[in-house]
Amino acid sequence: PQTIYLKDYKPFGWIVKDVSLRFVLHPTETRVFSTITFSPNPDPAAERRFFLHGEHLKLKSAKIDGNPVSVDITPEGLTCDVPGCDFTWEAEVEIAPAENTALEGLYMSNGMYCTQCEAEGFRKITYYPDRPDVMSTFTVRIEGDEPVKLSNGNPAGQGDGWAEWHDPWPKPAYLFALVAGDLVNHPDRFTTKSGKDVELNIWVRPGDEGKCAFGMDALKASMKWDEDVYGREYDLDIFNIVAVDDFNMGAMENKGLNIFNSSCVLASPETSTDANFERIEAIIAHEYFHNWTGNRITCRDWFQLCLKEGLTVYRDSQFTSDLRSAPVKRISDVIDLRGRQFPEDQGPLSHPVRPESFQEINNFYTATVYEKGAEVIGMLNRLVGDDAYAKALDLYFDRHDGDAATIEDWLKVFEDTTGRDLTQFKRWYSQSGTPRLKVAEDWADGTYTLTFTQDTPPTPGQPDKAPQVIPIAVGLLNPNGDEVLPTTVLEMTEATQSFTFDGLASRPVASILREFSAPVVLERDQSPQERAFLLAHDTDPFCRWDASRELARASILAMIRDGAAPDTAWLDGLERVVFDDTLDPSFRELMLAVPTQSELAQNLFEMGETPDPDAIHRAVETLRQAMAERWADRLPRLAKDTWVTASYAPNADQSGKRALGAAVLSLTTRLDGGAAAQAQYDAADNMTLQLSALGNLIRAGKGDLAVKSFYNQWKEDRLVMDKWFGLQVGAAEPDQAVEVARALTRHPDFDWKNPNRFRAVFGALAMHHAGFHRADGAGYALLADWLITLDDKNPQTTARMCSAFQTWKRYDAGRQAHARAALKRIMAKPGLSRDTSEMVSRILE
Ligand code: HT7
Ligand code: ZN
Repeated sequence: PQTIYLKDYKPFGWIVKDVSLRFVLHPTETRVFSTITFSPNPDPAAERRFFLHGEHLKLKSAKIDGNPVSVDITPEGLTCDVPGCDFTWEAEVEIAPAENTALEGLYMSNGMYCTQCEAEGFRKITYYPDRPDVMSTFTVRIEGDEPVKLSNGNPAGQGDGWAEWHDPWPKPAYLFALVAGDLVNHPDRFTTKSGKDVELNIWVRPGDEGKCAFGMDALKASMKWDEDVYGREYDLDIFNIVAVDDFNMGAMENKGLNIFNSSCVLASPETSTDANFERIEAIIAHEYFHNWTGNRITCRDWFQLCLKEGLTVYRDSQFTSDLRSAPVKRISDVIDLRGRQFPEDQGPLSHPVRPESFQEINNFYTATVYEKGAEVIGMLNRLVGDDAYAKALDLYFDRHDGDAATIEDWLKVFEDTTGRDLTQFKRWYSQSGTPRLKVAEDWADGTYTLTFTQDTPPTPGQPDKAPQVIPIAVGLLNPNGDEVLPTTVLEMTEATQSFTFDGLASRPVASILREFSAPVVLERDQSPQERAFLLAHDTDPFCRWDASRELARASILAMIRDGAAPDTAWLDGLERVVFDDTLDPSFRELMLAVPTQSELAQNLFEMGETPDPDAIHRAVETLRQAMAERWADRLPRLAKDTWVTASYAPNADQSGKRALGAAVLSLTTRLDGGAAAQAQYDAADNMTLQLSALGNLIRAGKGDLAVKSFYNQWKEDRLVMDKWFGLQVGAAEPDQAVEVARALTRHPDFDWKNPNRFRAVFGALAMHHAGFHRADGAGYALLADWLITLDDKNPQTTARMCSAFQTWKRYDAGRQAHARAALKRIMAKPGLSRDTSEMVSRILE
C-alpha cells in the first residue's frame, strides 16, 4: 500500500466553482449525475495532473463542455485531458448502496439511504477531487419514493418524488450528506443572537420520536453556548440531525445535516443511563461546534485533522464543564486520557498529534489526534491566559473563515495576538510520546526549590526528543493545610529547570500539575504521608483525587508484589472524603474508584516488571472486598443519602447521586450476596438503576433470572440490547469472559454486521483486562477470528478494534506468543483491507 506524506502536499490544479448533483435512488442501481465547473488554479505550486478520485463506481458517461471525453480509469480514480481554461465536467455513475457494508459513501441502514463521507467516502459516490482543500458550493436534487429526502444547506424546492437543497457555504466533499427514507421528525426552533429564526429537526425511525427531546435541548444549549462563549452564530435556515442504526463512529458534522449513530442521540430515562445522557449532550455539542471549527474553517489536508478535532474536543469539554461540574469533567477527562491515549502514545501505534505519514487516514481518528490534540490547546490557553485565548480565537475566525487551514495558521494567530514565539511549543504537534516529568524538591534558608526534569522515551520513528514547553500549575500548602501560594503556572522550556519560592515560614507541601495542566507522566518520589496530606487538604480537586489515586496504586502494587494488606492509612483518608456529605457526590464517586486493571498493568510494565493480569485482578478484588468490609456499617446510610426521590432527570445533581449510589451498591453486593441489587432491580424505573443492579447480580453469580427478564423486557430495543450483550461480557469472571462472549456470538440477536452490536461484545471483551489477556490466548484467538470475519464487510471498524492488541508486548512470553500468533493470522488473511493491514503491521513491529 502507498504511504502518503505531509511533506508532499501540493494544492489541486483546479478550483471547483460549483457542484450540482442529481441522485436517482435505487438500492442496487442508484444513478448519480454530477455537473462540476472547474477553473485553473493560478497557484504555481499546484499539481498539474487532472485527477478525480473515484472508487467502486460504474461510469456511464463523461463529458467536458457537453462533449464526450475518453478517460483513464484506475481503482483509485480517473484522469483525462482537460482544457486550459474554465470548463464544465459532467458525469453519470451507477452505485449500489444496498451492497455497501463498509458504511462509507452512500449506503443503506434499515431501508434508509444515508451517507458517510469523512474522510474519503465521497469518492465512492462520484468522481471528484475528494480532498479537504477543494471547497465548493453544492446544489443537490434527490429523486426517489422515500417520503423524506435531505441534504446539506437550505431547502430549495420539492415536488412529487423529488427534493432539492442548496448549500451556499463552500465546503469540502467530506461534509457532503444525503439521507432519504421513511423518517419522522422531532421539530423545534432557535432564534440566533442576531434574530435569525432557525428550523431544527431530529429525524428518526417511526417509533423513536419519544427519544429526541433531550438531544434537542442539548442542541439548543450548544447553539446558545457557542454564541455566548465564542461569539459563533449558526449560518443556515435549518439544522437537521438524523439518527442511523448502522454507523462506524459516534456522529458526523456534515454541514447543516449532522448524522448520528442512534446510540449517540436517542435517549429516554427508561432506556438510557445517566452516562448515555451525558455522552449524548457532549456529542451533540461537539458536532454542532464543528460548524465553525471544521466546517467554516476546515483542514488543508488530513494531516491537519487535529486542527478541527482537537479544537472541537476542547470546546465540547469547556461546554460540559460549564453545564455540569468542571472538576468532575476534568478528572473524567484525565481518566480517559490515561486509559486510552497514554497506552497509544507509549506503544507501537504512537504517532504525533499531527502525523507525518499514513496509509489509511481512517486509522488516525485516534485518542492522540482528538484528546491529546485538545490537551495541547488547553496548554496554549493556560500559557497565554483566557483573555489572550479569546482574542486569538476571534482572530482565527476572522482571518481564516472559508479557508482550509493548517496548524501553522492556528499557531500564527496566537503568535500575532500575544507576541510569543511558539516555535518550541509546536513540538507538541510533531513529537510523539508522553513526556515524563521528574520532580525534585529542596528546602534551605527559607527558600523552597522545585527542580523538574523532562524526558520523552523513544517512539516509532522518533528515537530522540527535544524538550517541550510544559505549563506546570503548582500551589503550595503550609503544614497546617493552608494554601500559601495559590495556583501559579510555571513555564518549563528546558530539559532541566528549577523554580524557587522565597519568603516561606516553613517548608511547604507542593501540589503539582494542578488541573492536570499538561499531558505528562509526573514522577514524584513522595512519601505516603505527604500524599495523604494532599488528599486531605489540597484545594485543587484534581490533585486531591490524584493523591488518592497514587496511594491506591501504591497499595495495590504492594499487594501484588509482596502480598501486603490494603493500606489502611490511605483508606482512612479516603473515608473522610467519601463520607463527607458536603462534597459533590460525583467527586466522591470518582474518589472511590480504583485505577483500572489495564492502568495497573501499564504501571508495572513502566517499572520494568511483567504484569500478571490474574494477580492484578485478585489484588483489586481483595481491595474492594476490604473496602466493603471496612465500611459495612456506613454503607446503608450512604445508600440512603444518595437515593433520588424526585422524578428522574439526567442532570449533574441527580446523576452524581446515582453514580455514588452505584458504587455503594457494588460494595454492598460483596456483603449481602446480591440482596440489595435484586431489590434495586425489581424497583428500578430507569435504566441507570436497572443496569447497575443487573451488573451486580451477574457479578454476584445471581444474574440468571434477571438476564432473562431483561432480555424479554427489552428485546425489541436495539440500543438496550447492546447494553445487555456488553454487560454480560464485562461482568463475567476472568476465566468466563471469553466463553460468555463466544456464546453471545451464537445468539440469534448477534447481528455482527452492525458496528454497535459487534463493539458491544468485542469492545467489552477487549476492556475485560483479565478476561481478554487470558494466559491460554483464548481471548486473543476469539477476537482475531471475528476481526478476520468482519474485515471483508467493514474494514474501518475492524481496523479500529485491532487496537485491543496494542499493549501485547507488556505481557509474559506465553501471552506474547499467543498474541503474535493471533496478529499474524489476521495479517495472513487473503485480501486483508488496507485499513487492517496497516494497523496490524504497526502493532506487530
Ligand atoms: N468528524 C467525524 C469523524 C469521522 C467519522 C464519523 C462517523 C463515521 C466515520 C467517520 N470517520 C471520521 C466525527 C467527529 O469527530 O466529530
Ligand atoms: Zn469531531
